[in-house]
Amino acid sequence: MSASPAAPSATKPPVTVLGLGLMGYALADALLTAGHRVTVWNRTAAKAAPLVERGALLAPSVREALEAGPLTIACLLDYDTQRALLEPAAGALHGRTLVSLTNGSPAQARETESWALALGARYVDGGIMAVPHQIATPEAFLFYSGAQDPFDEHRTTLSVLGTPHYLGPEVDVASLYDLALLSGMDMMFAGFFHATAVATSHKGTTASDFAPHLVTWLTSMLGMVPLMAADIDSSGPPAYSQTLDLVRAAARNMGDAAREAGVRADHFDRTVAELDGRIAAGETEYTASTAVDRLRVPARG
Ligand code: FVH
Repeated sequence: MSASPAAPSATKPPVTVLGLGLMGYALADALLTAGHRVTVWNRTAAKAAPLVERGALLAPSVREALEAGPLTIACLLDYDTQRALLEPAAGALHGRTLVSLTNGSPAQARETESWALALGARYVDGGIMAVPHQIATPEAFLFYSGAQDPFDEHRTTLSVLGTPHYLGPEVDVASLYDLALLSGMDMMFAGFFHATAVATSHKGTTASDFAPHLVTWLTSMLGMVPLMAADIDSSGPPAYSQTLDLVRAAARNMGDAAREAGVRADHFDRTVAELDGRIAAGETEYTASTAVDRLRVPARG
């Protein structure tokens, strides 16, 4: 249930939120609770009803939403949707700040900044590292990048949503970090799904039986991340190293265990094939640095 909104404050700047999906709604709700005058717009206007009941203003058009104040936060499905909505009302962005919290690629952030600057708008790109129920809690953090002046001007307002991490004036860095973290999360969940498929092939083992073991194991392994990161950054001898023979043997075992359990083993088959190639080429050592290097696509000459 939403907290009661504080009365809109004369000292808190007004904010517009475009998009009232699960996340946009949570953002608008948090700003309202913090005492901002919040103007909202959403394609499906009915989603605004509970916010309007609590004091939000529902703009009849995107243009009027933009015109309601100096700061608009957009949180829409994707950048194509965002641009399609903003384009017809683009003139209203002149002299105002647009903060996009819509998930998009670094290239889309650069392109949107150029578009906004050409309109005389100020633009900050952001990435939300939280799910909707975490917004405005200590668990939520957000990345921002782009021009520093509008970020500094609106930092206090943006802080309502979660801890802001400003990553500098290069507009594409927030989305780069955002998508890098989402990639890590995606692969972690893929690992969870795979491990669960393997473990629950044992009759009588449920996912819930197995999950605490996985959590304990992954939590302990997370402690290695800073050590491996230091290895990646260093040119000295690595603190963490295994032989490629050992890593290949483990990958074969993980593939065999998956097959026996009736689970797809293609990830491990690809790993073994890649390690075969490295061993055949004379490599012997598996380190965090070499693991990261092998992921890089060689630049085209
Ligand atoms: N939900 C989450 O956990 C993640 C957390 C990290 C950040 N993401 C990104 O936030 C953006 C919005 O996500 P969302 O959860 O609010 O998504 P939905 O609930 O699906 O709402 C989508 C909103 O976009 C509107 N919309 C979609 N298509 C159109 C269109 N053609 N024209 C106008 N608006 C459109 C939709 O409107 P409606 O369906 O309510 O009418 C919603 O406002 C997203 O980038 C995540 O990656 C969330």
